[in-house]
Amino acid sequence: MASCPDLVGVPDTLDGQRWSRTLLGVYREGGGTLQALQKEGIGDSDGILQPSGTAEARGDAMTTVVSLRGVQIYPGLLSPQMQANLVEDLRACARQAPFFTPVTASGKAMSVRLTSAGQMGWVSDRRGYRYERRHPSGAEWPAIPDIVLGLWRDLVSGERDPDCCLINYYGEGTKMGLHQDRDEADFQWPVLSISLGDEGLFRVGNTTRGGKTESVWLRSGDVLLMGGDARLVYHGVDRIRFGSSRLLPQGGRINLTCRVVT
Ligand SMILES: O=C(O)CCC(=O)C(=O)O
Repeated sequence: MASCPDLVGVPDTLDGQRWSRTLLGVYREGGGTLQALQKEGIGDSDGILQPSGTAEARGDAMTTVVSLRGVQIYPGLLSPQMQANLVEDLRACARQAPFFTPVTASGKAMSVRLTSAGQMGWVSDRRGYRYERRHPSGAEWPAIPDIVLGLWRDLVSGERDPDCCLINYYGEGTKMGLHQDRDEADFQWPVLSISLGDEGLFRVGNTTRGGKTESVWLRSGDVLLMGGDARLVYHGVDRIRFGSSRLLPQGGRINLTCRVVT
């Protein structure tokens, strides 16, 4: 079993160039589509949406929601302090349920390391992909951190919490191939995803395999929702910019994805 990434020593001020807010719930919907942002010169012709700039640059005190093929992106929704607090929570999660390297059914090791929080955790081994009620060690999965549940209740639903918060760690050179999230019983529930640490190039395709894709650099504190028509889009992470954030002392990217499973 691989060791847990070093999440120790997170500084108080992080990613100083990013604007931050201390409260959730001050985003506004419909403020900007990808197309609108492209008109403002933020997108580029290669289909890679550039980082969305500072709030000051937009003269905007609220996060603009960007839609990329129906994937709703909330740039910089988590303030640096909330990111740091969340990393502390994740460190506690990893103590109870250590990160491990999943393998595919064919026995190939994935480059991402992962663990989970919640009632169920996502695992992959020679028996294939699935959700399990226990970590491979036999330990119970830790509770989903309150910051994550708050985001879910704010953006998705106050009626039902996610069953699983998958915690992916991307070290240098790690990527994740295009795939659909379809191990869940009910696709009416969206997937909520939180990016922490180094920037990651997130690629979005179509609801069937193949065809053109578009990509966006996700930065620490960005949150996205894959729901509705975008619930089953193919997506993946082509690469990370290792060392582009100071959130994790030894670099790397963490991505959390919350899902209702049953
Ligand atoms: O790291 C990301 O942004 C995406 C993660 C993902 O696609 C997954 O865990 O299924």
